[in-house]
Amino acid sequence: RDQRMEWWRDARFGMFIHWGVYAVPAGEYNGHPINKASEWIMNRGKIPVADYQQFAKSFNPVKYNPEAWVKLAKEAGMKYIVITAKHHDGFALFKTSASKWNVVDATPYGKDLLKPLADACRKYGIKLGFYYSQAQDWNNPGGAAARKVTSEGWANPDSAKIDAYTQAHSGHWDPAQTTEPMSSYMDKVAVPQVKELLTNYGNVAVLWWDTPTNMTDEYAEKLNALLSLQPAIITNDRLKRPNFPGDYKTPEQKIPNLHELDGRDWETCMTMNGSWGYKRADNKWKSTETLVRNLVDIASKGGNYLLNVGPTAEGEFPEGSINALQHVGAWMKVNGEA
Ligand code: JFZ
Repeated sequence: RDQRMEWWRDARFGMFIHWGVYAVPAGEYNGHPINKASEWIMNRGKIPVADYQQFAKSFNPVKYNPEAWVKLAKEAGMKYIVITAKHHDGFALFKTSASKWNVVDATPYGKDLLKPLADACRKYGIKLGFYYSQAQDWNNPGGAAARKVTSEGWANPDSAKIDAYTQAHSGHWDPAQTTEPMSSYMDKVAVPQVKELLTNYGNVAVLWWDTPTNMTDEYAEKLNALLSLQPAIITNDRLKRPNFPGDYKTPEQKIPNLHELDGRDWETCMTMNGSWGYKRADNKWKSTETLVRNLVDIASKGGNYLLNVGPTAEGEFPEGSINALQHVGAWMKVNGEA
């Protein structure tokens, strides 16, 4: 166990990547800004499944250059990358036979996005991990939906009706989401996709679960068992609480105080602006000074810093993120470990 954790404990700094079709609306629905993180737009805007899936037709990341991403991460001093293989909208960035809702079958781009990233990581000696939303899935029938009923900012014109529906249907807002029970979503989508992720991309360093909405011990057990496909894999604490603590804790957007540390390994994930997914109107970038201070604070307390980038639908990092990473890299050259 300790040997497995060795690289991770030395790493200190990693890159989180939130990428998916939500980069197309990029925080706006029908010309209305939708508050908060852009990857939640389908939920917060209560966008029907059929409408949301239209966005995939404009997801065409022809400028995607995974070697450039990996080099930028490496130059910034990052040692690993964790990318959203599938976020809560259920869209798979990879070739999968478990669902048509994926980059190969549903977009004009038509190619697996994870494979070239895995190759680039191998080439430059960066570890690659996959984020996988195991419970929430708003497009594949049977997936869970967290009950965030109030639409903030702009409200869908039918919002009162939709919110009542959502209350009565475990967080779902479109009948298409509930044509199957969660148990069949688990067996038909989540389990096969995690198997694909742990089989088709070489070494996978991290499995990053998220939001255990409606998870049972039985579902968690099925997913957890798949980790044996990658004997050296490390996993976080979000598969199902409290029985699946994983290898490390994941405080979100905050750095623990010393008295909050309990000896367990931990990793703080943070955004560089106010959204995980690409949000066109959000240009409130944290200063280089803040990013470096966070890194130093986290490293001094023995944690890891997983700093997020939200690429565009064309496949580019936003300019603000590129600048920030380059500036952190310059600081690291002078002050970081060789
Ligand atoms: C989750 C996701 O819903 C979000 O879109 C993003 O991927 C983020 C990294 O993870 O959001 C969370 C999960 C946990 C907490 C807060 C937001 N938490 O424990 O406070």
